[in-house]
Amino acid sequence: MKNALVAKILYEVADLLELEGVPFKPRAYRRAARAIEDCPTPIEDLAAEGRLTEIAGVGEAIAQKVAEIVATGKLAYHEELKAKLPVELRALTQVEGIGPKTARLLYEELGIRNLADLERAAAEGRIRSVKGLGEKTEQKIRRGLAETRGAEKRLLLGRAWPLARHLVEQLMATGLYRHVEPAGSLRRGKETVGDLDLLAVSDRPDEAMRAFCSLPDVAEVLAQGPKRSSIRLSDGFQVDLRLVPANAFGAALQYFTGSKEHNIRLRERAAARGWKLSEYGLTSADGEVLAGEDEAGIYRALGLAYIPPELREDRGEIAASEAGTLPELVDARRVRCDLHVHTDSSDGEATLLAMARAAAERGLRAIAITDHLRFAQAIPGLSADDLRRQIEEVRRRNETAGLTLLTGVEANIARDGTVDVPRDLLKDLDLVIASVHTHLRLGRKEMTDRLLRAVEDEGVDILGHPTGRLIGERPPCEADWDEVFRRAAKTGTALEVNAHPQRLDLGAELIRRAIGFGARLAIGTDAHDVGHLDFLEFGVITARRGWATAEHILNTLPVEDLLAARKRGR
Ligand code: DGT
Ligand code: CA
Ligand code: CA
Ligand code: ZN
Repeated sequence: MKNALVAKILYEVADLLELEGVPFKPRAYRRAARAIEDCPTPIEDLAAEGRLTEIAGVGEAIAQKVAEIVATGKLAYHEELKAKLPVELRALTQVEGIGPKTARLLYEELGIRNLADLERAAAEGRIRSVKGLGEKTEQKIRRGLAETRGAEKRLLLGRAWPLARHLVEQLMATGLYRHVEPAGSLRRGKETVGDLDLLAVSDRPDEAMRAFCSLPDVAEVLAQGPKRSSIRLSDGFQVDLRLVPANAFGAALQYFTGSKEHNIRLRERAAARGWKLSEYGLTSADGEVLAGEDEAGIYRALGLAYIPPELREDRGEIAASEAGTLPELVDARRVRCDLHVHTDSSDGEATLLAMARAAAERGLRAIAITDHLRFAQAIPGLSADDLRRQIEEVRRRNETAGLTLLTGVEANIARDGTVDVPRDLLKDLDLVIASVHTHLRLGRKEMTDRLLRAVEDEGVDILGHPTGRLIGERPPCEADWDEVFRRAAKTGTALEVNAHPQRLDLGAELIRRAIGFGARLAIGTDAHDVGHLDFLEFGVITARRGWATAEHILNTLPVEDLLAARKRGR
């Protein structure tokens, strides 16, 4: 899957054109890059089928360039532009506080070409010496760097899953494998994935390994052996494949799913019984195999209830399993509605009708149309009159949509915590989300007060993407989360689990804290195009990692109960 590679090059083209002062084009390239990055279908498949222009923002000109990247791994136009500014622009501009102009300045003044250079300059306090940057910018860059560093070379969960599925499909299509399963952090649903760990059973291991190492998207074979091979894909991502015997598949799956910390605890438990647990199985002191073929059997033999992969982080799951107090994690099949959807009335790409159809096709029971209100000149959003008209359209379409369309809005939380939703429309809005979009770097006290004011607002049902983080790009805002969660629980304000791959906000740890206070969750994809509706599953996985059950999640309720359970229905 070459989506990440194509997106990266288009983003860089956008930045380079912006630096040259070219109008309009940068936006067009960025829009296309974002759409390709978010697209769950391999871009090379779309290219092969001549369907590139179906992607939002991709016209003939960009389609040609995409085809060139798919075919050759690079783009002549990009190389030309890059000759003038030979830096790793995409990596640098992903750091919060660095746009293309700052990147150029940093290159010209300090010779900074990549993240390592930037880190050194920041550590040595040299950034503040550049005219026009100063100490505040340096601090911002340092914070951004910490965020970028943590996620560097790691893939977002929501990008890793489509990639893994695609690889599994390609491998299965060779007919050389009995089955192939993703393990590792991906299976645990971690928000970013360092490398992909695939496990497989094959009756023709040599051919199976050869097939893996010659997959179409392989840039480099890092290791090729009879039991384990490693490849690097064109976008730099590493994939390991292990062939294991069928009678030890469960043990291998358990072992390679991790986490390491969870496995250590489990091995200790086996050792305490005089047993041995490894990737080959659970064996007694005299070598008798107690379990190994299926994963659940290992937990059973150790006297434990099955622990879902999302909980395997050594955060109390083993004790809970032993005590029989593990939560019954929310099942994806119970989440059949999406509570955060945009259309082209604000900054979405698709019409209300198209979004509704796509949702119905996916078997969703309901979606809430929650476009932005206009809060800043530069960002498309609805006026109160537009919203009134949209509410009418939602109701009209509801009759024939094949699923329930809820009226809604995503309002903005101003710096002082006030929410700009038109109060006279509240009775017509099924759901009001309020989110922070600007001034994310307030001090902890001011941010807490701001969020609390929004949470206390009687018109607000859901606090949208509460921390404002963009994984690998922008750190979460600072606030007294316990206080926010306590008040959310008390007022009945739901906390969003924004399922967009770059957000996953709230994340798993904060979710666990929030439900500890009795707060409710609302999963929303924040879809800006039809394909984004598929993000829903990542919201569910994240909720599961936060120990959430169906009862914690508004989405699991039938629509009428959902409306009764939201804050304004209580
Ligand atoms: P990642 O790739 O950084 O997102 O995280 P993981 O958890 O996928 O880690 P990875 O790819 O290094 O290894 C996959 C799993 O294999 C890991 O979760 C547990 C198991 N594993 C790997 N190395 C060790 C080890 O040294 N000891 C133990 N107990 N387990 C290991
Ligand atoms: Ca891994
Ligand atoms: Ca690995
Ligand atoms: Zn939104």
